[in-house]
Amino acid sequence: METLTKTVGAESKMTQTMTGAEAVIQSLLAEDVDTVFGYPGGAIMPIYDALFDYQHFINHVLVRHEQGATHAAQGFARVSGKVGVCFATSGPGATNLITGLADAMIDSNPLVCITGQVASHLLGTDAFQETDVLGVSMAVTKWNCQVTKAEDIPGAIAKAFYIARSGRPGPVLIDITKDAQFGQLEFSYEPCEMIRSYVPRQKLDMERAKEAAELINSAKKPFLLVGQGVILAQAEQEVLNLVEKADIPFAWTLMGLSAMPTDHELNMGMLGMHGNYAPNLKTNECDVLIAVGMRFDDRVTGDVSKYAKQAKVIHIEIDPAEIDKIIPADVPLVADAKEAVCALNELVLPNKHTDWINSFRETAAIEVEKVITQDLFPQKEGMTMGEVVRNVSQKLNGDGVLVTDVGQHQMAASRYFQFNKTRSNVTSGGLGTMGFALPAALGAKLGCPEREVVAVIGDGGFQMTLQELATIFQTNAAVKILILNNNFLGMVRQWQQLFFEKRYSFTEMVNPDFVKISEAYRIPALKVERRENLDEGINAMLESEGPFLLEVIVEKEDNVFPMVPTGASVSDIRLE
Ligand SMILES: Cc1ncc(C[n+]2csc(CCOP(=O)(O)OP(=O)(O)O)c2C)c(N)n1
Repeated sequence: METLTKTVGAESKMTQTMTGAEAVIQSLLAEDVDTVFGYPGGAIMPIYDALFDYQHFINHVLVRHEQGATHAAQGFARVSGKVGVCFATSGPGATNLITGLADAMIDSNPLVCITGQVASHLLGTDAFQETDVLGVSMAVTKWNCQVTKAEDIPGAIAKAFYIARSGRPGPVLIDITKDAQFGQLEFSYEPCEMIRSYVPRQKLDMERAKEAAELINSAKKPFLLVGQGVILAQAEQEVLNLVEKADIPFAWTLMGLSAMPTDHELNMGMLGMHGNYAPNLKTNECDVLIAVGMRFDDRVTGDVSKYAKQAKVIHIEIDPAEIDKIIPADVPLVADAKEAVCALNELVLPNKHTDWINSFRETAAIEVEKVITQDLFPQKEGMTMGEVVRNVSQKLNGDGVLVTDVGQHQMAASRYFQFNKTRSNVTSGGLGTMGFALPAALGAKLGCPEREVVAVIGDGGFQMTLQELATIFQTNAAVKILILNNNFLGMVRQWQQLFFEKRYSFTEMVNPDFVKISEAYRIPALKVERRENLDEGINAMLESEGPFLLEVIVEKEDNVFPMVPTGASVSDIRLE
């Protein structure tokens, strides 16, 4: 993208007369936006018309469904740390954004969505393509507003960016009526720096920080949990300094994956329902639990009445609403993770917890024997998801960006992909949205074109948003698509097998020819059915300069273990 010499913008107080539609584009430029994911329609046509003149400055990506725009913007935001931006028209365009907004809301992804709306004199008349998008999106946005006057556009957009990226990030939506887009204004842009009554970041309470440090200093069995908040606060190095100084084993949540190197000697693996054996069990043995930037999701805690009851809990979290919501905190630190962990680093004393750390390793060895060896070095004929993912990961030397959809493949990929760079894991954690990965991978690739982006997707989830293959082809984004095909809605089938007496009610899939589908979208593709061809297939995928789809047929009825059954305690984690 070329850099625009702005005639107007954040630095300049000069004004210029323009339409509301052009003011939208100028405001985005003032916020340094260079990529927009969107889909046009009647009520947003003036904005698209204004965009026509700025296409050398803003790369507009024409997705094939508005849901794809939101997931692509999420992928873009997650890898780049920038705000993702979407455009959609009124009515169905706007309602198609809802799943992505809900996904971004629960996973704290900063998005600014701009929707067109019918002209203000038609509001409330059931006009063509009118929907109360503010009402519909209220619960799934951090903030939303409707603009009916051109002169209110720059202020609304400035506020939107500030809210989306500050504090706990999240999605916002601005609905702009067509007459506001056509109207004239004197444009000037002031970035928003504060809003009365909105306190995105509280000052760290140093007395509490001292209490937390004392707990850590006297702990015999401390355990630290890394959530996405560590990545959002760019606190990765500070957390590493803390765990290394005080010799604290740590584990990451699904959303915290990639914050630290996988092979760090204090990294004990993944928490949660399909996480690793040791970190789940040790949660109920530690004496001080330090949770950083995570929200004790039920997939992590299992039965809360049996979760870490023996431990003192230090909860570092920027969003005060998360404190005491699920797990009561003995010492809450409502703060940005970087600020809080920096303060702790000054107060915490060097320490050693050798026996405690060794006990993790002993427990981990049980999982290696009972689960990991079978997953990575299977004796059976059919391929496992684990061996496929590990093969890809090894070829990338821990350097790639992993984008996952939802299901068994997501858990296998999260367990077996190895990371050594932060912001390398993009998944739908909180909402568990099938169909997320393909568009999210496109967005991730556009957000970090220099990195290899591999989307691991199930045969079910792929069919929810596969039309975005067209967007991938049109943008020539070199996304590598790996379909792990078990001809089942695998994760649901696993639950049916384990908890519904193997009654496979409507989970078997008769699938189309994915290779032909990919080729129809002009994306080269290969299918691998036998282990001896796996290497060759993965090499072809990774060596391809442009996008590539690799379908791998995996064992039909494999299960993902370990598993904490729903409602059970983390201590009841099953290995088979
Ligand atoms: C939009 C949506 N609908 C339904 C579900 C429920 N669900 C969770 S996992 C899953 C199966 C996914 O199957 P597939 O994509 O083939 O992946 P696999 O589990 O086989 O790896 C389903 C149906 C969901 N998460 N999202």
